[in-house]
Amino acid sequence: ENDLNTSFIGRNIYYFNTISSTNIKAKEIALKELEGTVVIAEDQTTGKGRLGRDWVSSKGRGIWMSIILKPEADPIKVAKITLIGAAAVNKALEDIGIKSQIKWPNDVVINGKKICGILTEMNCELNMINYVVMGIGINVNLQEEDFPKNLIDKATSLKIAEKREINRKKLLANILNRFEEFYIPFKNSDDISKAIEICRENSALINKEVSIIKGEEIKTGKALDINEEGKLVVMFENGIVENIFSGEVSVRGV
Ligand code: BT5
Repeated sequence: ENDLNTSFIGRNIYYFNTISSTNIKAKEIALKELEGTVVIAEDQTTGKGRLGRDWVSSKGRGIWMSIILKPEADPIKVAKITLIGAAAVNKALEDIGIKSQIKWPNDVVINGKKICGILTEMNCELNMINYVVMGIGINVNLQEEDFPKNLIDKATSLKIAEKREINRKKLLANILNRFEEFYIPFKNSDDISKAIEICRENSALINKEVSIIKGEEIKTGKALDINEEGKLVVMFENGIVENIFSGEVSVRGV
């Protein structure tokens, strides 16, 4: 708490021992709560990823949290705020000496393995956003046995990667500090240039071969950049360059 120097992000915190999912809880309370309210839990019984996928949330060893946001922005602009979360996690880790890469649009990885996933959900009416809930899950002190077999090659934790226990409270405060730093320009003037610069500089995809997966369709190409709108610029095998919107795609390094 002493490390927190935000004006509104994380100034109101709901803390749970066990909960279904911090995103579910955050959505329940979002309308009546102030912007910046954070829901955090030691353990989630039904932690969720995108498209209903499961999220492993081992008790007491991760940071499982959701931030309630109320930007007065056009709902289509909301997809890109996931990059603010990714940049905040990347920078907060750098602040404690840990190098990570951002895998557009919603993962943070170390040595190619996922240590953080972000799930941004929005509630809007006509062209007005009622609220946005950004769920951030970080594998802080998880151990090998916390991961199911099918994730061993894909996921890791800070503790496994760094071979040391990481102070969760301090990291949490760092993330919230960084989050506010990158969120305020977005809120005030739709400016996410700082976050995008960090996502570019620390990208796990730029200059790499990628597969863009949209439903049944898979297209292979080379990631060139992340543009000012937060879209991934990809040159496909046929030479055509497209700007990919994060909405419904998954990306795989190939
Ligand atoms: C995500 O989805 O990466 C978003 C994860 C968001 C989790 C946070 S925790 C707090 C808040 N409350 C919630 O209920 N959710 C949010 P996606 O890109 O769909 O990735 C999901 C996939 O990652 C799964 O299908 C697994 O393959 C893999 N996975 C599951 N648990 C993992 C973990 N702890 N670490 C790394 N990979 C994991």
